[in-house]
Amino acid sequence: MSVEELKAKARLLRRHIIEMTAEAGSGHPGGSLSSADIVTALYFKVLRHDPRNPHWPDRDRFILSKGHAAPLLYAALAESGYFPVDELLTLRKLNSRMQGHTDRGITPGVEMSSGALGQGLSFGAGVALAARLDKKGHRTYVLLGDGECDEGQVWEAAMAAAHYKLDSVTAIVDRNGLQIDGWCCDVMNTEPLPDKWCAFGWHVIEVDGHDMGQLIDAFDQAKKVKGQPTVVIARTVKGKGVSFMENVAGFHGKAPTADEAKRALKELE
Ligand SMILES: Cc1ncc(C[n+]2csc(CCOP(=O)(O)OP(=O)(O)O)c2C)c(N)n1
Ligand SMILES: [Mg+2]
Repeated sequence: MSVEELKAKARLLRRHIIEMTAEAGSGHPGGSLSSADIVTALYFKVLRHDPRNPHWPDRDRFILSKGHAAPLLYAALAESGYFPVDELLTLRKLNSRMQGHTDRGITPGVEMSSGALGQGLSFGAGVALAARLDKKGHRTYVLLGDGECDEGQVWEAAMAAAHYKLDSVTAIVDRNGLQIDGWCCDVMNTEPLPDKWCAFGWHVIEVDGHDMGQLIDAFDQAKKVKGQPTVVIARTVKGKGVSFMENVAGFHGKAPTADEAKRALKELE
C-alpha cells in the first residue's frame, strides 16, 4: 500500500471509530483517533499476518496494551478481513464480539485481553521470549499510552525486555500528552520520556505519530536494531482528525452525540 492509500485507510478507520462509539453511546474515541495512523501503518504495511488464519504461529503479534482503544483495533481487524465490517456497529452490545475492552477469547485477531493498563509490555516480552525458545522469527509490537507509562509494571517490563535483549520487540508510545482527565505533565510527569527509555536500555526513535512515512521508516529501522528492543515514541494529538475532539480530555471516554458524529464524519470525508 502506498502512503496515500495508507492515509485514506487511516481516515476510514477514524470514520469507523466515530460511527461505532456514536452507535454504542459510549466508548473511547480520543485515544482511538490518536493511534489511528500508528495502527494503520502496522496492519496495512508492517505486520506479517493472515486474517484468514488468525492463529498462524509465525504471525507478527500486535498487542494493544492501551485496551480502551478497542474501537480502533476492531476497525483495523475488520478492514483487514478478520470479520465483517458490519459487526463493528455491535460495539459494546450484549453478546457482541466487539466488547468495550479487548477479549482474546472472543474476537478473531485480538492477541491479549486488555483494558487494565500497564500489562501489555510484560505480555509482549513473554511472547518474544517464547518465540526465541521456539526459534521463530516473528516480531512483537506493543502499543502503550503515555498516561499508561505511569504504571510501574511498564518499567519492570522495559527492564526485562532490555535485560533479555529482546530485539524482536517494538513498543510504541502514543504520546498524545493527555490521559483520562487531564494533561500527563500535571497528573504524573514522566518526561523526559525518551531519556527514560534510553536509560532502561532501549533503542529510542521519536516520530510524528501522524506522519505515515516517518512511522514506516521507524518500524523498518527497528527491524535492523540488534541486541536491544526499540521504542517508537510517537508524538500525536488526542482526538486527531476531528477538530472539536482534538486535545480535549473530555473525549477520552465519551462518545459523540448523533449531531457531533455527523459533524465529525463530515470532517473525515
Ligand atoms: C490499571 C488501570 N488504571 C486505570 C485505568 C483507567 N483508565 C483508562 S484509560 C486511562 C488513561 C490512559 O491514558 P493514556 O495511556 O495516555 O491513554 P490515551 O491518551 O492514549 O487514550 C485510565 C487512567 C485503567 N484502565 N487501568
Ligand atoms: Mg495519552
